[in-house]
Amino acid sequence: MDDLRDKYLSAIAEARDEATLEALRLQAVGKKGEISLKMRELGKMTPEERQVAGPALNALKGEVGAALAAKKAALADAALEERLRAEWLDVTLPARPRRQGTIHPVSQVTEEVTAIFADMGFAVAEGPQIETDWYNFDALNIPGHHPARAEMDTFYTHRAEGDDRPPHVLRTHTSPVQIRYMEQHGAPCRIIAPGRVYRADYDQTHTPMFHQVEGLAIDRDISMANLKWVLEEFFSAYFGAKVKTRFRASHFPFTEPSAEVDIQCSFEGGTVKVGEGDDWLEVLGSGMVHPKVLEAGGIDPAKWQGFAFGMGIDRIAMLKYGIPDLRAFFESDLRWLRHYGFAALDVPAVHSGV
Ligand code: 2NM
Repeated sequence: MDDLRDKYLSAIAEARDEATLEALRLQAVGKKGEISLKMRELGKMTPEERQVAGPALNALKGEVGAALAAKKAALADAALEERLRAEWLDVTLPARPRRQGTIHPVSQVTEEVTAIFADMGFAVAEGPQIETDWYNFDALNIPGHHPARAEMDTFYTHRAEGDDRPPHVLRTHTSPVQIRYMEQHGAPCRIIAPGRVYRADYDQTHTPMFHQVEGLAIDRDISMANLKWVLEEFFSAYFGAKVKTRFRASHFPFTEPSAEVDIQCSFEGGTVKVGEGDDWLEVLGSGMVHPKVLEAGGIDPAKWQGFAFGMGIDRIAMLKYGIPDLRAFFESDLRWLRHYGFAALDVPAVHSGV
């Protein structure tokens, strides 16, 4: 009995893992274990022998069971200690850095322009970038044979063979948005239409997709004088300094009379500064909306009249933020975007100075 006790207690003490411990349990007190077999032999003993061996075997079984349980708990504690040591982590460490994007100058300037015109009571209108030739040309007094159709370098969509309907076009200006707005809302109205436009042209100063903002104000007695005030107000707010304008007689199919508008600037050392100097920079086309265009929009030209204008957003972005190369706008070069992009919280307001 003492040999059994020594054998198992020392084996249990030396066990290094739970599997070894379990094997020892089966070997000692399992169904066919050494101690269990000894207990089975009690039946063959005399009552006197049994009275001595019975309690002794029971005590041994209890002792081995307790040793097994204690060792099992000790092994579990040691395993937990090891995990706590190995799996330690510092939850106070800062998170991995993630790069923040920036606002594209075209988006920023669109927001600035919108804020300034909104302050003068202009709503924002939007429309499809793929248009019918009616909205893009005919409604704007540009008939099929008109040279402006050819001059605009229009992108046409494909029609299935045998389909003789005129193809859709990528809008060459945002004027179709204004026709749609007139149709839906009638007069009076005061809107700007910013957005992407497309012309098949690519060189230093032209990209096949660019951005335009057009304006339209219709009422009973709107005149070129109102147009001049609105534009000077706009340019002064946008460039942050009083900007003079110069109107030069011009021609567009959709306006009569028409004027090209220059803003006051200086050219010094190869840089342009707006709002000072004796030079002029052409930035805008404008005029009084042609009666035929009002009619196309469902508005009676005998009762209503209005001004309209259009300018390039990319162009005025370059002027304000000193961006030299138009084509870089659309190259998605991350270094360029980080340099010229705006912080997400630089929200433009009329007098925010950005
Ligand atoms: C320009 C120049 C002159 C213009 C005309 C219209 C509409 F649809 F109301 F008739 N919107 N914009 C217009 C007039 C655009 O861009 C150089």
